[in-house]
Amino acid sequence: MKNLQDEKQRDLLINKSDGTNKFLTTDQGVRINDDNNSLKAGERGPSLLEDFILREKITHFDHERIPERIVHARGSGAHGFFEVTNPIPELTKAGFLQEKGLKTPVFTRFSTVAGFRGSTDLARDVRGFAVKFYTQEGIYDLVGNNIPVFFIQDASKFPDLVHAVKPEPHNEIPQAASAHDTFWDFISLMPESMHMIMWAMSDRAIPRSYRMMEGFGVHTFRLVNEAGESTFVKFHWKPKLGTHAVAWDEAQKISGKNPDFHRQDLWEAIEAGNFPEWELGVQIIPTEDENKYEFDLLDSTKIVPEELVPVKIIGRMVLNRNPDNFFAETEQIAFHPGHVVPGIDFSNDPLLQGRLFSYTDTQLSRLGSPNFHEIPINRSVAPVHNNQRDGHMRQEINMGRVSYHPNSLGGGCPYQAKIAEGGFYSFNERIDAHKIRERSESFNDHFGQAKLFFNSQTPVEKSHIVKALRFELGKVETTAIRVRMLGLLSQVDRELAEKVAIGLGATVPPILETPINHGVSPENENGKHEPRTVEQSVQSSDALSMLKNPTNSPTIASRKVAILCSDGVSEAAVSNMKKALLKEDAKGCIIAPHLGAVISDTDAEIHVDFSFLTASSVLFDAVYIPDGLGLSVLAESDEVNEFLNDAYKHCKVIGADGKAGAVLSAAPFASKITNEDQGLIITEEAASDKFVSDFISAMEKHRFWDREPNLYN
Ligand code: HDE
Repeated sequence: MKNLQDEKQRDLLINKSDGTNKFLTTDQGVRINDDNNSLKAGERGPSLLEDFILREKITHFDHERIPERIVHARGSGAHGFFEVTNPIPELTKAGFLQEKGLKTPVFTRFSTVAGFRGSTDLARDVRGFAVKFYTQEGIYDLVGNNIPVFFIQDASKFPDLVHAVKPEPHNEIPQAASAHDTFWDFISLMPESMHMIMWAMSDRAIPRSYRMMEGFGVHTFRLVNEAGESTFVKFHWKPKLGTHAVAWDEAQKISGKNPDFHRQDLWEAIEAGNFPEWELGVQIIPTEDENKYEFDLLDSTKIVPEELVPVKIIGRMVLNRNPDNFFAETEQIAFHPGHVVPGIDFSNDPLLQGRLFSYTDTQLSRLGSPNFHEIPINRSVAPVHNNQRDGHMRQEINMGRVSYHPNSLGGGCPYQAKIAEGGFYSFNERIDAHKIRERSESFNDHFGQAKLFFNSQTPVEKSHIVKALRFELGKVETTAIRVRMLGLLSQVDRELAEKVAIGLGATVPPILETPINHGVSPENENGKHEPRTVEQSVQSSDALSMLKNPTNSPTIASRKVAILCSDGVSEAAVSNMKKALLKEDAKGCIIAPHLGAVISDTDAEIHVDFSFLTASSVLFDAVYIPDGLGLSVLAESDEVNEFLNDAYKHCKVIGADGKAGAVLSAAPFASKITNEDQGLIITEEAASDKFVSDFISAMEKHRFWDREPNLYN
């Protein structure tokens, strides 16, 4: 197996052009002499139809847009590689998983689901986490999300779910938000969504960065080994930087201050050499254990708790190169859960089965042709030979007269590959069943794992879920929908429902209003598909809580610190902090009343990165006010007060040394400051190393949520 350590082989397949030092030409290669003026009848006369240069340019421009993805329209991606750290040949024959150290190029795209292409990155939403592996045996796509379960169990409900969450059709409001009537109307009638709702209302739905999210394959897949034996598998991506979120109030403010926050964060981290990295893990479930659990492995609203089946790490992914062109790569990349290689196969999960149809179909309208696999970013590095021909924008020039199989005129080529030659052979699962439009009763537990998720959260995380539900349902205008939701929530946890109800000024209904479950089956009428709660073998799982899982190796790499300055700032304090941050691969940004420079206490000019007008606390991970003279400028500034107030409210680290503590004493939250608050690093000593190291250690903890009023204390 060839090691694709560098991506040159892939690049050779791609036509790149940077246009530098080249003559401007038409699309037909004719050099252009004047690109600024159209051809006219006289200087002040009408333009001439003859102007083929103008017509070509405008025509191309008129057709520059393609339909955006129906879901996951908003996203960002990067190139990188996947490296095997722990080969699993006993489980799969997939070539790219066979040898330790083997590297395979990847392109990964992260996305939100509901918003349009230009919508904010910080919407409360599931994040897509789709990885294309350019393996020597063809393309393998692992098209997952940052949440391990899904809203629905059967593909037939997907269009309904998406119609419900997208902006309402009469007025196209709201953009990139689930907080509206149609979404909660649908959810309140779909008890199977309750587990997913717990995740979507948790801070998982407002990540700090794409680089700080887990990823999941969601469905159960199959691995198949050389001997044709199969194992069930769940895929997990574990971020090296840990899983972190922002606060909901912060997310909303970021949406205004910088809607490209995640896109920019990913781009800048890669440009700065802080390459994001994940471990790939698998949960291995022997086929004989298929029916061992209280949940069905084919039900995408369920996880396999890590307490029952641990995650085994098999490799790592590093994203180390930004795309050269967003449209050509990130927009035109076409993922498909059905792009698999020998050794990876499907389960009968009815959601996955529906996806296997949907993805090629959607590319036909989005990319416009069955030849989308010829677009450079979608090309396989394994040779492609078949009898597919023609179609819009065909790139390949197929030679010869034979485009059928079997043939004798082409010497029988291309010929079928035997299994031993790498021919894909579907796992020959035995199926003996009636053709039936039905759902398995083993899918009926809609609340058991929702409870497991909720019970696994820390008090802070539970409190955030309550507040998120108050927000979302608070935006719902129809009272009956809110009440139905309270009924469903009470089946997850009575206290949760009651706390949400307080925020809504409502009461939790005593019994669940008749849930209309998947309504497609007449059996539903006699109770066969009544939602129910099944006793769980695991009551609480630490793996489900972000706060119980701080990163293994605490780091502040790639984090940004706002350093609030005015003239007279201590040069020593600033440079001490900046140097220390740089050593940790973090960045200190100087923020001052105006751009240009501030003059330090030693009369040095310190370059200003942002003015108060263009910066905001929500765009930084921590705030530092250095010692200095003239600090009253900061203490008296409304902008600085707002800055500090947000940093405090969003539970970030705030540091002040020397005389700068006075600025904090003037801040609106001063009366709330307590000695127990470990996120406030204040010392009268100026520019001390201990202060800087305390500040950095506090930043490693990410947030000090204890500062917030907690509904579960
Ligand atoms: Fe997708 N999904 N999906 N989905 N999905 C699409 O394909 C679909 C589902 C996911 O960055 C579409 O190329 C159906 C689950 C990601 O380009 C479309 C069903 C999971 C992306 C589609 C699901 C996903 C998509 C839209 C229910 C997590 C973005 C554009 C049966 C495991 C990939 C496109 C990218 C995109 C259909 C459910 C993940 C329409 C029918 C569950 C990450 O084909």
